Amino acid sequence: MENILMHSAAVEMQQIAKKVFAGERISDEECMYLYKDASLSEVGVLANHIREKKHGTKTYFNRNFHIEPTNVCLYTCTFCSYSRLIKKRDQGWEYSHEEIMDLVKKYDGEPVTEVHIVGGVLPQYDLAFYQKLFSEIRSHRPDLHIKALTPVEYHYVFKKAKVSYEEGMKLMLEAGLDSMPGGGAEIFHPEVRDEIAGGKCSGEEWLRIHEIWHELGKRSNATMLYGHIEKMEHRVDHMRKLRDLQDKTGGFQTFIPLKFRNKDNQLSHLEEVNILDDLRNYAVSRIYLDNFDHIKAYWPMISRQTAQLSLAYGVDDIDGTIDDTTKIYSMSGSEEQTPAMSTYDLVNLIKKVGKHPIERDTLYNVIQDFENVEFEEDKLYKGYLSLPVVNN
Ligand code: V47
Ligand code: SF4
Repeated sequence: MENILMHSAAVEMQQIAKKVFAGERISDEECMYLYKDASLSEVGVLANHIREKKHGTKTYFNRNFHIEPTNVCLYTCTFCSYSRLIKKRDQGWEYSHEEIMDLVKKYDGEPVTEVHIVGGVLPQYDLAFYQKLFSEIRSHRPDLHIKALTPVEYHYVFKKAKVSYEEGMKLMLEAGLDSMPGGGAEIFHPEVRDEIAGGKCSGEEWLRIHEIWHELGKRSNATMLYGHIEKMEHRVDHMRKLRDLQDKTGGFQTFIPLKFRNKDNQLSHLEEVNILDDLRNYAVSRIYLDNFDHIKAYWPMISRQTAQLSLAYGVDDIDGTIDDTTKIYSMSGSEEQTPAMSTYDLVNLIKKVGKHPIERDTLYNVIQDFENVEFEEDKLYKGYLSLPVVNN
């Protein structure tokens, strides 16, 4: 493999390939080359080399469910299809504390390992609200990992409560927060951020809140919303900031590129990027972010087949069962209107492209290795959460 690239590729590509095969870091200029000039197949070969060096054919998923407490929001991000302004709050939902707890309790006795909570920003969801919510989930179900909120919410909530980021994140930790998802990152560069996500926390504030969280010994993810008005330079700038912070803290687990979907939002006039751009973007991020362990394809957003293909372009994680409560994507034009996959479907999807399915918890501890597990193809076992294991 190494030889093929060394003999056939352009000189720039040979330099990059040399670095990748030697386990060295590529520069921003080289990253630009991979985005703009390199052939997709060559970028894919390099990304897959790194993926296999890190994980072999292992492909991770988890059993999770999402809760979005509200879709009413103070902000007006132009890419967002899901939020409703306060003056139109009758068109949205605003769950009470009890309603959220009822959603959590729906999973009592089910083998889920993670609840992912994220939603709009509203004054009633304040510091006390989230403290009470996290501690109640924690005491109701101590084994459930709480992955919740982004710096967008935390910045607003802490400012309103007049507490510093440091104090605020400590309070969240004490209340039961386990980790932070990667949302709200969008594109850090102000040229783009001010246009698409004006008013919410800046790129620097997003990074600072993650840094503080990592300093508390905790983990988080990072995303990048791509395929709208940003240029390739902005993507490289975004990833450089993440790579720099990761060098400092080591607290990021997973990078999740999120493809912009254009249904029913203020950027609907923009065409969506195609699958070739998606695959290239996964591969380039795998090559550039050498200090990130995992690259995740969020399957509801890109279709199941693209998720399968992405596993040959650097991706080693395809998120999880998700369940159908999540609306961020179904409202923005994703293929999946009611995203939910059974364990059976997830395992088969991974196996069909020759990869090795591993159920993980949020922190990548192995829950179950599905490599040699056979399923009985019985509809009774196709339930979203039930474990259809016949032999182990
Ligand atoms: O920050 C909103 C994105 C994000 C659109 O950490 C859109 O494991 C595309 O961060 N087109 C929230 N994207 C979701 C998120 C996430 C998802 C899955 C896993 C994890 C994780 C995190 O959704 C927002 C924004 O970037 N988003 N609208 C849209 N129209
Ligand atoms: Fe609000 Fe988040 Fe939508 Fe922006 S992306 S409008 S912060 S819900």
